[in-house]
Order: sequence, then C-alpha cells, then structure tokens
Amino acid sequence: MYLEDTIVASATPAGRGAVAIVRLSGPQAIEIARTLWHPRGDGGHIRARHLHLGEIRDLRTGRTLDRAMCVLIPGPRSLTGEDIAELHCHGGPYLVRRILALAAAEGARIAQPGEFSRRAFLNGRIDLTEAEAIADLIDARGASALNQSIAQLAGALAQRVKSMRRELIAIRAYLEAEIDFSEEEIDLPSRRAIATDIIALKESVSALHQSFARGRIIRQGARAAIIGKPNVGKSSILNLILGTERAIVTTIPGTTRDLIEESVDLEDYSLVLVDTAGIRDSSEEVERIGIGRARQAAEQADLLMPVFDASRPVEAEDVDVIELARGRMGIALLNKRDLPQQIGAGDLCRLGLTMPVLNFCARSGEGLSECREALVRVIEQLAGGDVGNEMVITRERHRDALERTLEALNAALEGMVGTTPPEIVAVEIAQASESLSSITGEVSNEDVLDTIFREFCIGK
Ligand SMILES: Nc1nc2c(ncn2[C@@H]2O[C@H](COP(=O)(O)OP(=O)(O)OP(=O)(O)O)[C@@H](O)[C@H]2O)c(=O)[nH]1
Ligand SMILES: [Mg+2]
Repeated sequence: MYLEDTIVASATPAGRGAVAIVRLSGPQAIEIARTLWHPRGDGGHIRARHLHLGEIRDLRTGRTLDRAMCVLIPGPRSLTGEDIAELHCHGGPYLVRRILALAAAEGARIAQPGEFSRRAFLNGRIDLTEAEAIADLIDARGASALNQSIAQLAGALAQRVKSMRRELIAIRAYLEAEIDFSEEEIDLPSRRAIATDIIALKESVSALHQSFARGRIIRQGARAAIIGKPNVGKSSILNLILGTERAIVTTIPGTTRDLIEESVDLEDYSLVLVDTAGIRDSSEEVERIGIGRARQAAEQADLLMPVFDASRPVEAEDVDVIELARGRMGIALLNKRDLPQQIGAGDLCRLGLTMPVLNFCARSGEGLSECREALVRVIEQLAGGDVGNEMVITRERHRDALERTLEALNAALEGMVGTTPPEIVAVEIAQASESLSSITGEVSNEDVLDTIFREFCIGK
C-alpha cells in the first residue's frame, strides 16, 4: 500500500461552477496547502477546522492565481483519518487544473477514483457498508434509493450484521464448552439446544438474504420489458414514456431488432424500460435472434408491459404474448385507441391474460399518466413498500456473503443434529462468522476493495 504518500484531487465535478474544492490527504497535505495558499492579514494564524480566506500563488512566477478559502483538518479525526487540507477556489476548469499541477509539483499524487474513501476504510473511519452507502447516496435517482442509502450510512446494515455475529459468538461459546468439558459431568446445553440456536440464526440470515430482490430494485431500478407482436406500437410507447425519439418507429412490422434499454425516473423509483423485437415466427436470421433476445428479456424482467393492437383482431402471436405474461407482474396496454376498435380488454382476459389492461394511444398520449401511475404501483409492490422500516441488502456482494454464511450454517446444523464432534462444527461456525464479517469489511482482500472503490468518483 502507498498510504505514506499524499494524494490530491478535485472533490467537485469537472466544469464551471461557483466553487471548486481541491482536496489533499496524507502526511504532506497541510504543508503543501500552506505552500500554495497564503492567508490574508492576521499574521497568518490558522485555526484547524476553520475556513480562512487567502490567496493561492504560483511560487515560481510569484503570481496570484485565485482568492480562495482553505480549511486544515489534522488526522486522525478527519474523513480519511489522515491530515487533510481543502482549498475552496473559484470553479473554473483551467484554474482547478493549475492548482492540481502546483500540488503535484510539491509532491502530491493525483488520486485514483475512490481513493479518499478507501483510505477512510483502511484507517477504520468507515466500514464497507458505509462506503457503499456513500456511493449509493451519490448515485441515488429517487427517494427510495436515497432513503435506503441514508439508512445504510447510519449503520443499519452493519448493526444487523454485528448482532448476527454476536449470536454466532454465543453458539461458538456453547460449542467450546462442549469441547472443553465433554469428558466431565457438567450440565451443558444439549446439542439440540445449540441446533435450535443455529436454526433461529439461519432464519434471520435467510430473511436478509431474501431482501436482495427488493434491494436491487431500490438501488438499480426495476426492469420492465415491453413485449408484443410486431407493429403494435412498442417502440412508440417507449419513446412516449421517455419523452424522446429513442427507438426507430416505422409502419413496417419487424422494425426493432435488438433490445433497446433506457432508464426513466418515476416518482420515488427508477425504471429500466426494455423495448424488444416484435414476437412472431420469422425465417430471417437477424430478426430470429432479436426475437430470441426479446423472449429472454421478458423472462429476466421484473415486470412486463405486453402491448396489443386494438385496431386488429387477435392473432396467434398475441396468444403467444399472453402466454409469456402468464403469472407475471405488470400492466398490459391496449394500444391504438384512436383507430376503429376490433378488440377490447375482455377479449384479452378471455384468452387468459391475468394482468390489468389499460386503454392506450401512443399517438395522442391517452393513458400515459395512468400508465405511469400503474407502473409506480407495481414497482412499489416489488420493492416491498416504503424503505426505512426494514433493512434490505442492495448488492450482489452482500447477497453472496450471506449465501456463504447460510452454507456454513447448514453444514453446522447438519453436524449438530448428527454426531459430528463439536470441534468440526466449530470450524463451520467460524466460517459463517468470517463470511458475515466480509460484509462490513472486517475480513476483506485487495480485489474486493478494488471492485468497491473503483465505482467511486475521483475526489471521493
Ligand atoms: N394510429 C396509431 N398508430 C400508432 C399508434 N402507436 C403506434 N402507431 C403506429 O404503428 C406503427 C408501428 O409502431 P412501432 O412503435 O414501430 O411498433 P413496434 O411494436 O415497435 O413494431 P416492431 O418494432 O416492428 O415490433 C407506426 O407506424 C406507428 O406510428 C397509435 O396509438 N395509433
Ligand atoms: Mg419496435
């Protein structure tokens, strides 16, 4: 690790703005800041953690670059645990580049994405769930993702993990008593009692593990596949909901070939809409591949939006689409309401469509607001209502760690109800504990840290 060096980066986004913040962290942070920045008046006395006004100068030329504020935050009670200096300058891209170059000339290294947060983690200022929550907070696109990341930042997930680990420690203590005193006549909790404790713990690990389905929807958004036979207006509907001409629309059936994905914000949630190729029997190779992808997208989506053409009689392809939608969540759209009507919602229900059907017209926009509202209600159902009341996990990393914990607990339980010696069961319990600890990062490795912190922006 290169924790000895001093890093520098702009903590604010590239581009013009009122203020930009150049942040330094490391043993030389304060010294470098004091070389570049000079306070005005007062004999130059600086109080830590206070903003002071001064000037940034280029020592080589003696020229003043900017009038800027500076704050010095000595470690270890700082964001990174190291000495930190922040220069709050005017937000011009050229100015920021010049200041970064001056800091680099004084010995600072330009930081990698997420390097400040990584140092905060390595110095014990935050755990991994908090680091992930910071990244999620920055990425949040709606109230549900924001509430979730704030709860996680406040330690909700870390607390849950810690309480599970305490239960594991208790189980381990019982096992150790068995190991130490198995030869003696002492009133020990029976193997059955330990097994009962393991079962109880398994239930809470499993509940948290299962919350991933909802957590993923909150963090990444739900996926909705727009499906239907060719020419019913799928791409027109995508464009209408997005408010842009994202997909090509023509009168020719079979226009859309590949999947078209685009994200849209709906009230508190975000939704990924996937437009697909019209489903029909086709002998044309490109179209056939597209239809295969459409079917796969339908399978993988959290919800479906089957589209039907109200101006045409029901065809075999519509029945195929109804079949794809059987038992799934979503809303069906009966499109082209502006044309003379050949079919109604009742016809689709009689053919076995189980979803609510909405009358729609992509040409005029009729039904758009009802469609948005219906989508929000479906997503709410998928996300399990308002977050904040119940902790959910939002990342594959958490889910995998809980899966490994469950595997170890299952092995321990099997051993306990069988005749496995307590020493061996204790190994499984230790494994479960280690897997749980990887969530907060008490046990971690470089690869895991690289993956987590790579996602961060530079200067964070
Ligand atoms: N009258 C009328 N025409 C519509 C409506 N919605 C779409 N269309 C027309 O129907 C034709 C097909 O629309 P698309 O959006 O390309 O249909 P699609 O389902 O994506 O078709 P494929 O990509 O070929 O599967 C275009 O000419 C649209 O302008 C509608 O509500 N009313
Ligand atoms: Mg299309």
